[in-house]
Amino acid sequence: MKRVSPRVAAVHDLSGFGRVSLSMVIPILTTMGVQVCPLPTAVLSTHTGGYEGYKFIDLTEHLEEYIAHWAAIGAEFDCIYSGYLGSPKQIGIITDFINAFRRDEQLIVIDPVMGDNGKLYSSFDNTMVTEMKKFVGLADIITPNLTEAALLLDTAYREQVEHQLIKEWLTNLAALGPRTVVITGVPGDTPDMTCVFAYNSLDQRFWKVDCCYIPAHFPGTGDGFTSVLVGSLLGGDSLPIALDRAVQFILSAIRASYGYRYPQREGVLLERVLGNLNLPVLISTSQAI
Ligand code: PXL
Repeated sequence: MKRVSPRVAAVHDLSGFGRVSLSMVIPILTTMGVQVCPLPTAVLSTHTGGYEGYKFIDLTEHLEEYIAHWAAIGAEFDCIYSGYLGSPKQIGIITDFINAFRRDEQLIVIDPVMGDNGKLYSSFDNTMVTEMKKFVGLADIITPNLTEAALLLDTAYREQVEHQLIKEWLTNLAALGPRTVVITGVPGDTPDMTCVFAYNSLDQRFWKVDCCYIPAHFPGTGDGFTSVLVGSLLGGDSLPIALDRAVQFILSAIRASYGYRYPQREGVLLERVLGNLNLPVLISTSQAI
């Protein structure tokens, strides 16, 4: 029997303060008509990007039993979407989860959450990078930011990257296994622009979405971006339309937040912009390049 709503297993942490991970994924996908089943990898008092002394409850030791119960009840998913993992050991556990719950016409999305602005997040070391390189091979789609793309390719992070080189990075990342690679946060042709690049190895097409750059850094926007991409693809949109929706939504969230004076580490004002998610895409700004 076909399910009424697409169902996603969301493998992310739950951070209690600062809008990242499950606090972004659940509202966004739910608003887009997708059922979210969280598989929490860790519970934190805050995210790790800008708060000190956070409480970190690592759920590694509990994941296998949690997953075994899902297997026992016959849970099935149209998509497995993995984001922040609490430890390198979790990569092995989630690899087994993906292999056990794989089925036809399913979307496996891995956001290799490891760092930003050229740096690894404070909770990780290099083992995470080594394990992540193998893990991304299981995915249909990966969505690294520029920092994570450089880490996965063992290449130096730089703030300015020629767009021709980004195309090489995309194909080199696809060689690790995923059919589609999306790189976010690529500086645009001028300082006031930023862009997202994508490559689909099945038809060997490259895509680029330009977007104006707002000089702000809100954690969790990567989680928001990939959540919209997942929701859009599960709703039947093409890759360029899904990219467009994700870029436009995150831009609207940053714009809605930027004018207020509050600490950016609290993330974007998601609750004020969720209603924008179901607007039609009137003119797509994705370009084939
Ligand atoms: O959005 C990325 C993210 C997710 N989860 C945790 C984080 C971060 C980024 O800082 O710290 C716990």
